[in-house]
Amino acid sequence: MAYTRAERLAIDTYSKCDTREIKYGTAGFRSKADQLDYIMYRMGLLAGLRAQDTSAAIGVMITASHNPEQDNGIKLVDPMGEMLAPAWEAHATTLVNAPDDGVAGVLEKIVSEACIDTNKKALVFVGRDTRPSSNRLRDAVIAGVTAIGGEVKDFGIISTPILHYVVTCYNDGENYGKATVKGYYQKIAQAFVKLRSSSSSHGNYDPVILFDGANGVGALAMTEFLNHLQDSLRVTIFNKGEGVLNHMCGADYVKVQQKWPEGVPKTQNVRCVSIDGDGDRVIYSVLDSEGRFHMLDGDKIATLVADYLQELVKSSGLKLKLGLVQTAYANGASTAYITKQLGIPVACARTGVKHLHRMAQQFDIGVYFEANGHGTVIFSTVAREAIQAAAKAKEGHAEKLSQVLDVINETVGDAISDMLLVESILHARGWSVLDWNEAYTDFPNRQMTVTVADRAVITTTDAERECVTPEGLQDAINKIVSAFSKGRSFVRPSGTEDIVRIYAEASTQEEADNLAIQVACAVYELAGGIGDRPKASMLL
Ligand code: G16
Repeated sequence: MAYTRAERLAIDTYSKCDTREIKYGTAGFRSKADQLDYIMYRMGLLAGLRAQDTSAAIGVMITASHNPEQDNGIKLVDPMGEMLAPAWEAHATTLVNAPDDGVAGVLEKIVSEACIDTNKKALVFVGRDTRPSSNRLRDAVIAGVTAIGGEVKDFGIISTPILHYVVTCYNDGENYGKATVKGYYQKIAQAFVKLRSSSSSHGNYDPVILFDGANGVGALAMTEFLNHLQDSLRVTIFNKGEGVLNHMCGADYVKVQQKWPEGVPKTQNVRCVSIDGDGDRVIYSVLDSEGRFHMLDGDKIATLVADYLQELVKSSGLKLKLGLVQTAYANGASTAYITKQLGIPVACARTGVKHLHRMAQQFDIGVYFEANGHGTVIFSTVAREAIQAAAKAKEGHAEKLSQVLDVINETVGDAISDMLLVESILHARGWSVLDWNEAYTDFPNRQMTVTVADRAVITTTDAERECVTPEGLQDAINKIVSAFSKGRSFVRPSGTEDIVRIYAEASTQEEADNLAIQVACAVYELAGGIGDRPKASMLL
């Protein structure tokens, strides 16, 4: 097939406005929204080809998730809800970096390399977040899909996990659920209500929740969920869209700043559930009776979930291998708790749920969570069938386990499904959020960012725990860390923002802060820092 028309549009309407080499990042492409039109158009072309390649519907989500409102981005969803396959990430990078008059050539090369039958139908499901730019960028994606003769089903404003869900359901013949937005709400909410009615323990559990919607699409999703939850939870939604997206609120703000979100009343002993800009991450927090702030992040969620699932599996007499996947950001206290107290195997993946998801597939039941609250649980076919058979035979807690399975959105991290899972477990255990928090105490930690001229100068190995380049940086980090009691630190280039991220852990908060600043200064000096040199006031 000649792609003359596709190239014509690339030249005339969606001309490339960037000369920098751009790489498919942690979760697709992200940038300032006004630099993205040509990328969106080209990703529309690519999604169409991928749909022909897989003979399945492909998802395109227009969002920059946790990034500031002026950014935007694109996430591509493969047929079974997974992130785009690595070989296609490489195709995406090549296509985005081609000159306008090289677009047809790249498309032809992809078709030939992947042996694509271009007569096949190309169906692409498109969703978008609430950013003002998302509407325009949606049009660019549609222009790309249609330029190669593809067809688009536009789902409008939806959360990322809903898009993953409908793509999966459509492609698996609706075995996983109905391939509609309504089907998503119904399946997860009904499973939650059923699980709750079959669980008797209440104890210290209180169904009151302050929900921080980050001024994004997740607030809309929660509003809709409440129509299906039959008053089983008493949720009040804040940051519904009246303020700026992700600004001083939402999961990323609470996690990185370790602060209560703005816009949510500071009610003591009532938990706050914060989600991010596209509804795929969740963080819990609470102010205790003395007004002290406690955060329960992805590590705490992972341990709660893995512990509970392990208990249900054991009591059902099932021999299933359960494991947990974290990243270098996992708090050292959580890893020690999982291995020593829970006796559950832990694996460490590079940042990005795509990496955790693949690693979790080595287990029958793979629990994966990033500390930032992005994660889910996946079950192998063997595990799913064994659980269903045991549930039918009414063995131990197998029925409960099979109900838990239905609350989980396995297709990707899903903030609200994860929240409902946490609520189910707390309810079953009769725990308050402070009871849950007592499982272990996080080591004090700090995250910082440094801006450098070119973040690609930093490369890493060992699941990002060690720097390979620039020369001397890892030695400098090792030297700094050695002066701190229980110190640990690593640096890595972000795959979603033009920054370098620094993580530091030590025995006191003051030391963790100090360690982060010193490591940030080393990055600034050895990796070409620009702007202000890192200093303590940046932590506030
Ligand atoms: C995305 C990814 C996450 C990752 C996060 C930050 O989240 O899906 O897996 O942890 O970016 O990545 P980085 O540190 O490379 O910037 P989201 O919620 O922003 O789509």
